[in-house]
Amino acid sequence: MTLIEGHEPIIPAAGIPVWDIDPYDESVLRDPQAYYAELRRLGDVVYIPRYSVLAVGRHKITQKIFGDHENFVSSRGVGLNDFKLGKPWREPSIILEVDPPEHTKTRKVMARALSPKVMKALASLFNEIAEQVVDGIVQKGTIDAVTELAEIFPTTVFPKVLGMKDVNARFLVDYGAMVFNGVGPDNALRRNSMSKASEIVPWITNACARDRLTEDGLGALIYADADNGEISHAEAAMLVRSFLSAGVDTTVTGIGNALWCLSQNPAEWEKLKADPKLFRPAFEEVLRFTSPVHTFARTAGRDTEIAGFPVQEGTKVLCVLGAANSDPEKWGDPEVFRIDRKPVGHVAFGAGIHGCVGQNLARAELEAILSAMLAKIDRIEPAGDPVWRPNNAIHALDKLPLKLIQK
Ligand code: OVM
Repeated sequence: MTLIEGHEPIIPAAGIPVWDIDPYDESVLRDPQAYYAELRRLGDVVYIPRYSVLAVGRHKITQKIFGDHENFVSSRGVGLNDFKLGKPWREPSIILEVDPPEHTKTRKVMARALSPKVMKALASLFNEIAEQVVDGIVQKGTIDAVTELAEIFPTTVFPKVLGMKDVNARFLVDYGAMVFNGVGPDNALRRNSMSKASEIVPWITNACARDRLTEDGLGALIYADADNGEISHAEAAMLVRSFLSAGVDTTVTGIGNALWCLSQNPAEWEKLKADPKLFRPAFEEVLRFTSPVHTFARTAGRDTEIAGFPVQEGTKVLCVLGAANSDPEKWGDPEVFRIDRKPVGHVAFGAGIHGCVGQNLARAELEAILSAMLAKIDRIEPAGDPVWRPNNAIHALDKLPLKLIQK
């Protein structure tokens, strides 16, 4: 049988709605809300013939599939390629692209390196760098908040936190884009990203080696667990790579999307100014409202079912997190951005055993940058049209012209 996008084509069960759409069309990726709404409207699960996959977008069902790692596995890849049927573009991640019991051990090591205690110890560094970054832009008046703020903060802070000796912000951002485009189909976005692989992948691999890391960062914590025998040294290098894969593009996107939300909703910025304690719920609402990671897939590891429809082993299921996060059934008025919504149950960090292990680091970064901005900036206003940058798994801005009005 010929594969479609590296997986076995399926014959959907009778009764599953068939939808002739390309979810990875660049115009859909730039402005996905109509796609999300139609996906939810069509049913609990739909069949997309273009890629021969199932897709889910209602909140309840998306959360359920993410919670069911026994039927819907990650070890066959969280994109369209089935790792059981072909060699993936890079060595699989030993935390993202595995199932229990292998996952349990690596997850524990990463969770320890990213524990609340470790995050607390990093707060002063985050605040210091956030202040520097904000000091560097307040005078400017008008900025591109993507290149001059959202990209700068994580690419400055993250290598320090990890203890990287090699610094190349561009490679970090491009590698992130590659990893996330990599879970999509073999389209122009993925090919373009991958064209940089021969230069970037060896750089990334080198940067994860123990002798390229300092003794005092999160990387050293991971290698210490190798010294203890909990994992091998080769596994330590792979877990450091996971930091670089999952930690840069996502937080760049989180910060950019937060600034987009707040600049488009000045009343919400004012609410935040009046009560800076709201920055935590504000960030959760940004995550719900913009879903920085919009889609990840799972693979049916055995014959199973979705919403009562039989699903064959090997079926790829697109879990459209962005659709779940804007499901009116769950949120009532999902199209409204309200910083005090407190959107418990949003799936922007995923759900279940693979739920984002770095989420507290992401929150700490946002807290630092928003606090630094609130201290020095009175208002932020759009200074031109925002431009979205299509990516097969990330919903991020390419340009966000902002006017900063100093206090
Ligand atoms: C990884 C990883 C983890 C989470 C997300 C991600 C696709 C990658 O371990 O490489 O992005």
